[in-house]
Amino acid sequence: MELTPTVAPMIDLSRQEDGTNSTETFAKVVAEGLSQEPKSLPSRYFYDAAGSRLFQDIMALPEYYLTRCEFKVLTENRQEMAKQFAENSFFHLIDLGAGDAMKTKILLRELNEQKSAFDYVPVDISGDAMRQLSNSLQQEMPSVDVQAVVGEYFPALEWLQENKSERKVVLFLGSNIGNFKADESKHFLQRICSNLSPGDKLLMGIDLRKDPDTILSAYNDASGVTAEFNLNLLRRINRELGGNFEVEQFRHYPIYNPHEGVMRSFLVSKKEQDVYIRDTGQTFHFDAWESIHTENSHKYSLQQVSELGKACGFSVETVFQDDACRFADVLFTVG
Ligand code: AVJ
Repeated sequence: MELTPTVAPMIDLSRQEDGTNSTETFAKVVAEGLSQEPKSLPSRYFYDAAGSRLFQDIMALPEYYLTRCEFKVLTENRQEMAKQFAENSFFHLIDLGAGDAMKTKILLRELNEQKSAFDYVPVDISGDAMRQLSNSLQQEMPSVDVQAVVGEYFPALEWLQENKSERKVVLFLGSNIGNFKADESKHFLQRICSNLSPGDKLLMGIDLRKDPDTILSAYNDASGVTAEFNLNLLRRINRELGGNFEVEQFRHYPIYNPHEGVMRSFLVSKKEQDVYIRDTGQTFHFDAWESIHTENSHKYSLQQVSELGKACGFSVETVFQDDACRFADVLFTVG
């Protein structure tokens, strides 16, 4: 007889949200973005199944230093991090945007070895990813107590506030904060803080300011994977909303502004053209060389990170960095 591993049931909050996964919302957002002057589309729509696969490929690119750097920072500092999380008392380890938790597993293994008392709460909008993660952890680290939550960050944090009463350590890895505009990242961190208690912690991954050429290459790789990732947004509109984008008639154009520390990505129309989208019932006109802004990736100095944290109710406990100072994982405490 085969043993079926028992995996804790997942909490699914994704349907409570009028959220980003419904086709109508997507159609509305696309119609708004393409009617604007200048045109734009939000980067959170990159990650359908095809886009998530392309992002996996991006993380393996020689030019995309972010993932490797953070992997190194976590590996080299795992003992110290685990010790600072544990503080000899039980805690909930909450992983916002956990995905496959490739990097978090470094910390989970260490916490497990140190016999820390904790449970692991991965949060992600992808139900598939959370099912796979629950199963793989059941295999790899059966002694770790896992409670996956499927949903957006804020409904998940509110659910946690009501249902998980012990001390909390929140992980927000991968420089995902970079996609937010300055005011949005403040708002985001303030909301995290308002769902935490004094003494709770936040470990946030941040891509640091560095040579502009290094940054630009990471978003303009020689093999064109990032271009495909960006263009997939148009393919997704074709697939899900009945659009008729001729994807070859657009090109990926990334540019880094060292003054603001912002990497911006665009899709540029190579010719004058009209695009019809069935689900919005509209035709969108593109002038030759007109662009759609698709993503911001903010780069921070350590000074800015610490000021951002302070403005949101956090103080810096420890800054963990690689020797080349390319990427930092900053441990904050509430209060
Ligand atoms: C997942 C937001 C951290 O901005 O570096 C990678 C996404 N975009 N290449 C980033 C991304 C283009 C990535 N984040």
